[in-house]
Amino acid sequence: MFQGPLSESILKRAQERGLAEIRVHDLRTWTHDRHRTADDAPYGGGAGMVMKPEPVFEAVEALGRTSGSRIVVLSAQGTRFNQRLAAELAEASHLLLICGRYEGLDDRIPTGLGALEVSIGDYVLTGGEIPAIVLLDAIIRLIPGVLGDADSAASDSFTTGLLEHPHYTRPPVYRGMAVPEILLSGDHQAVARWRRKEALRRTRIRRPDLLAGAELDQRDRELLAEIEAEEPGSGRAGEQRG
Ligand code: JF5
Repeated sequence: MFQGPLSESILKRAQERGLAEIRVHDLRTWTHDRHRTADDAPYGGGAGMVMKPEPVFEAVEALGRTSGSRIVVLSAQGTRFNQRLAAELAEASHLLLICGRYEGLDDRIPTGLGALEVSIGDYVLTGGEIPAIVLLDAIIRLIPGVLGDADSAASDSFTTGLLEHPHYTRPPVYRGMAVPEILLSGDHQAVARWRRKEALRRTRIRRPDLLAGAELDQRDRELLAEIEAEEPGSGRAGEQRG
């Protein structure tokens, strides 16, 4: 599950350059019975199986923890992953990501390890591996030197607090759909203003929750007033998102 996404593109290059080192471990390494049992039936009954604590605690002890290390358990019951948490975890010198399977982990695992439980969203998955890969991708690209100047992380959506403006490339007209004239004008100031306005427009329509928390200056408020005049009422939260 890990080899594909970690062996391509930016994550691959980060590892080749020694900016990130990723090791994947099989928890069955720390089982002791013939069947390498990692799960057991839930106390109290019910369907499904629960991950046993012993292999996880022994794995953490074998792999070691240091002052700069953080332990994360991927779990739908965790705190929601976002760009702020990605940036915080990118500061750690060592991360240990624990992936469950079955119905979940014995609760003494996150509690006893003092782990941070992290969820990538409100949907049901079959295990923590894909969420762990999502975290690795978001975190590793924030490590200094991983991204080139061209795709620097500073102007990313969620760093600026707004969605990004629409992007276009050639051709200028494709299947009857034209690129906005202003982007072909060469007027850099007008382009910058247009981009900010379209970022505000998109955020207002698609993510009014982000707009409410964004840092807006006087010009932003003027641009929003223009948008409101162009599309009266269309951006109010609740109407769009229920
Ligand atoms: C998991 C069995 C562990 O991390 C997650 C998750 C995040 N959002 N939604 C699910 O699940 C881990 C799944 C199934 C054990």
